[in-house]
Amino acid sequence: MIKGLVLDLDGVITDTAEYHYLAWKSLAEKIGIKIDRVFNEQLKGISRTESLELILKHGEKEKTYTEEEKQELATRKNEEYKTFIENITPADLCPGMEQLLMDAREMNIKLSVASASKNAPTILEHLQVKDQFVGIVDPASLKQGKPSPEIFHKGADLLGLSPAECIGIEDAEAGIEAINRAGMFSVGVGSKESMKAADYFVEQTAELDLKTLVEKAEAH
Ligand code: B16
Ligand code: MG
Repeated sequence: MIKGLVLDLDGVITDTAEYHYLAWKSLAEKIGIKIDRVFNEQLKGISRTESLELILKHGEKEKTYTEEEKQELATRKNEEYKTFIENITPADLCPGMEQLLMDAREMNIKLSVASASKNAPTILEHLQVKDQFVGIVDPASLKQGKPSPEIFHKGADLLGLSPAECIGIEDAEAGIEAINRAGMFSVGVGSKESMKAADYFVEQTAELDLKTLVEKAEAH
């Protein structure tokens, strides 16, 4: 029986990808690297440090900086990113999310967040939905990021449930792999092609209907 929902943040609850992009683009420019929106697709669901590594590699500068300097670059990006997320309001919830959260409350389904973002608590506060979640997995506590199943195991643990009693929702391929490896029913948001590993998928968050998800997961 499904009793919990473990949600990714960026691309599922709200769309912060554009803010990440603007902040990375501005940092990359300062060190002479050009990135565009197509490149940015690769950074979705990937941690801050891994994102920086990909950008440096893209600009053939992966050997240019010491660990300490890279730390400083990642912090600079985050400082700019934080100024963008200050402007987030409840209107920035992805389409269909308000309904999904309401349905979860009515159906007695507990919620947790499994996001790679260290800014998740602040973002959920700005969206005014933080108190609807039993917990948020602390990404700093993880040994490995997605596609390791660890973050989704922790998401189920926070709810006091087994992975089999939960549904995981993700928009990144690495995230779907993490949910599958965690032994959870996986729901993807995205194109058929990118979500082919998901147990069930929709193209847009507006199509996420909790009753349908529970029916699909329980019939699985
Ligand atoms: P931060 P998700 C991810 O969120 C973003 O998609 C990814 O672009 C970002 O680098 C990562 O969070 C870390 O974010 O710099 O705020 O710690 O999709 O896992 O919710
Ligand atoms: Mg995501």
